[in-house]
Amino acid sequence: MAAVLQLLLLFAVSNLCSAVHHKDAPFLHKKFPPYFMWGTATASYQIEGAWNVSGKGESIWDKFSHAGVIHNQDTGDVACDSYNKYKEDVQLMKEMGVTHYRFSIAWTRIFPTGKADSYNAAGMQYYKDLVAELKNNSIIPMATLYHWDLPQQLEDVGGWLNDTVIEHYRDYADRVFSELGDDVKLWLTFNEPFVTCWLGYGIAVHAPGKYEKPGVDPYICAHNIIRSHAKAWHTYDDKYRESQRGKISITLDADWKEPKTNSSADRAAAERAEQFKLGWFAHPIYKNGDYPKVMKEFVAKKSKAQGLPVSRLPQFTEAEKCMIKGTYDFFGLNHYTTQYVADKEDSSYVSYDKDQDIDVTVDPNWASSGSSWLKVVPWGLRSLLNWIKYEYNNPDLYVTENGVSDKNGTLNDTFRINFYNGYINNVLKAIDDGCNVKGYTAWSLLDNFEWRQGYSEKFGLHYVDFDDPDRPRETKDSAKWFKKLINTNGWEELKDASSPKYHPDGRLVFG
Ligand code: GBH
Repeated sequence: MAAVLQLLLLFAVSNLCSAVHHKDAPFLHKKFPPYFMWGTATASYQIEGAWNVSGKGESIWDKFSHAGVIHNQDTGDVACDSYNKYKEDVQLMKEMGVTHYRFSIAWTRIFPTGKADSYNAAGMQYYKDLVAELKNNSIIPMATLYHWDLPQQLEDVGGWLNDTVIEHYRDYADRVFSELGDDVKLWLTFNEPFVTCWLGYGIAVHAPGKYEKPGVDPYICAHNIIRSHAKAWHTYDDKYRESQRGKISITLDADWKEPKTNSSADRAAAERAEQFKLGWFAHPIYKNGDYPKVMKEFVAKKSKAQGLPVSRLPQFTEAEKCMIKGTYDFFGLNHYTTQYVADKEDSSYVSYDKDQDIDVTVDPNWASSGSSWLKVVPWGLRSLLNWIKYEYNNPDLYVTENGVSDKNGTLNDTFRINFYNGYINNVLKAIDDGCNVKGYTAWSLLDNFEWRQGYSEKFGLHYVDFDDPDRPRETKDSAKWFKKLINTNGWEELKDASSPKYHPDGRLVFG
């Protein structure tokens, strides 16, 4: 009996050992499912310019950039001038053959003060024109309601830390649904609320640049954004879904957190890090209306050690949990990179990041990019998609952003082609693993205003000359490559596995 058990155990262990890590899986020569959607993405402040035109109000990014804190003192005042050049942008997309375009709406064009009584028809008209142009070119619009450009007047009364923002956000969403919803069928309430709350109200790298209470304010910000998201989702569900028949969700950013070692402490730490970042927002919305258990435990434990009577992590009421749970129609995911996570007790100061007891590192062998935080780790996307499948019961999922930067904006961007080849192939592998991925959106259509880094980090499939007042666009090799990929809907199956399908530089050869 014991011998049989021992044999079984041996078998199990050897199976485990023979499992191929995602990082070692070979390239998959195969097509995507026929329904798969291919697009590119941008965001209002990063491309539009026209910051004070046609009644637009000031946003926190206008104020932040005008304070001269951005690299090279850049601002988004003109950016790619897409406010004037949107028709040209649509033609660039048409040339690539994309199915959809993900863009964002500037709240300050619609309600310049942030409140409904300041409605500005000229601002709404810009998006009506853009949506009409997309429709005329058979490109499906995917609209983000909030990509970080909060009306400054709402920030003046506390921004995302003041829960009155919830009602204003709901009014704004309601107005946009009612005016654009006949033609827009894919909505995202928020882009990466993690960045808004941690970079905006935790470490002050982004607007509004607050860092007074990094162990308190990011949690309050998230609490208000999650409730705002849920209100907007219900507004759509109650008032518009029946007639407009669209889909609405949120888009969350997540890195893949790979355990530093196989120790149970490091595996738990990597899981905890994922819960603290992605689970912070996804757990309430996609699971049970509440924060992840491990996050509640850790923030409570740390708060207690500080001598606080209650946890710094706010609590949802039972009614709020019911209101929040299930407010999605799909999973929106922005993904760029991977880190190693190890367990590490840490109480040096009080903040959201120190609440996690983790140590985060990267592998020096991973290729770097034009952005210090972005290491090229294609297999991490497959691991992350499988984690989401398991954790959130395999929702329909759109990759709403993925891409890579360089500093020079070269048109011969083989580096970017290699990045996309690797990451997109891992999306295909994840589909083979059973993940319900329905679409992929490349960041970005254009080189644009890369937030704190200004115009110095370029993610575009098209080059933009920011020294020329006309902001001319030029097609990079990656855009031509993307066009072929879309046209083939992935990669041709290999007829003869031995024949080389790569250029010596690693680029895949088509046809
Ligand atoms: C996304 O953020 C955004 O949605 C998009 O707007 C952005 O252009 C794109 O990715 C590329 O960054 O170096 O201190 O300034 C991804 C998350 C947030 C990660 C900003 C890098 C910069 C930190 N990114 N962060 S800093």
